[in-house]
Amino acid sequence: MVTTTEKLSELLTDRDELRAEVDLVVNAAPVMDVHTHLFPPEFNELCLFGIDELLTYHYLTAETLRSARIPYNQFWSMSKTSQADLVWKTLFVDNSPTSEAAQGIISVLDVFGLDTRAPDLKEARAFFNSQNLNDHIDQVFDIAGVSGVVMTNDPLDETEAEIWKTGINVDQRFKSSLRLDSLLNDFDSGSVPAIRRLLDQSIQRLNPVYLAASLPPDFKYPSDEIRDGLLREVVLPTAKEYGLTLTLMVGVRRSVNPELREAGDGLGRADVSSIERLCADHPDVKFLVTFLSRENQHELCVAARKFNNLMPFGCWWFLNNPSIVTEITRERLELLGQSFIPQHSDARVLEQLIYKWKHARKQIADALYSSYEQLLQNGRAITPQEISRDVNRLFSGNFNEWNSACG
Ligand code: RAT
Ligand code: ZN
Repeated sequence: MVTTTEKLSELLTDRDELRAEVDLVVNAAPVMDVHTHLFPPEFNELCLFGIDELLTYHYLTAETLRSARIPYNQFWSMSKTSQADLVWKTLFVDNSPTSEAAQGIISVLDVFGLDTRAPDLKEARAFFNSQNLNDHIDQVFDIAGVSGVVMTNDPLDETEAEIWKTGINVDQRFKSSLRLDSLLNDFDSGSVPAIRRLLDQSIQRLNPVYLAASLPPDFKYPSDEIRDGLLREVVLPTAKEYGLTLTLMVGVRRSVNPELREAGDGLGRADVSSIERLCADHPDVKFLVTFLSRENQHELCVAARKFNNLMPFGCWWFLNNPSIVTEITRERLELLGQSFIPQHSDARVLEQLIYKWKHARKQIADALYSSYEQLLQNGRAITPQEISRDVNRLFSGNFNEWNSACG
């Protein structure tokens, strides 16, 4: 009889068996979702779920307004349910839902056994409205195989601040991160000591896993901009003092079309050498970094080879399409081994966890299989145990290491 230990150390020399094992391990591994915009139910209207929220996701409103051709203002003046009805009619009834965001809706409906070709949203609304929210959250986390999610918490947001002030005990699966965009990019948020006090207070109250900021493509370090002073005088010293990772999301051009509101941001190629200089000047800070432009991905991998305090993460936003995720994940496996975090969901609506992770697992499994298959061709077979070790590192180990080894 073959024991479990023998099975785990068995060499996978048959390609079909190798493929099956990679799929098994990748689909079963719990994942730590390192960047989302999700909130637990205690945050009331900030906790988004259900079909109307799913369909009015900004990725889909932008696509709808390309085909529906109604004036932007008219769309925004509609109720959320009417907007969702229009998105459904435009992208799912009058057209085929081929885009990644639209395919995501199909994956979610399908998981719950709902009609993916329905003429309207009656059935889906009835289903989501009948769910008990806490049970539904458990079910969604379970289906997605997500062990925890990192929220995006804005220390200047008054709605959030009111809730944190009550001293609530947040569900352990929802980790906090302090998002510094309004502090770093608005430039009028107060004096250095005032910002520092706000950060200290927020860190004590929220116990974040990291500090984060998104940055425009023209971000330069060093520079003589106000942001540079805030980084040097407040953010980096705070990160060092508390042993907190600094997460930088680079390359977003905000409000390229303000009429599209939340859907109106674009992207631009950024300067990776600024991140290299930050890593070189602050070897005692750990950086989690993602770039929005496809053109920056190779440079990011090379920068990470030079600085072991730099961890590339995710295929962010406009990169989260199967063709690009496949390319980036393979490139990272080829240049960095398993020393990166392949994906985050960026989910804003609870059930997006289901599709974003279903789709990501597929692309990660494809890329890993291809690496192991090459390894086999080159003369080395892999074992099930080694596949598990590699996947756990990619799905949670690298993030945990980043957040425990600081300080
Ligand atoms: O992906 C998104 O939903 C974007 O709107 C942004 O939230 C982006 O991820 C960000 O965190 O700035
Ligand atoms: Zn985000």
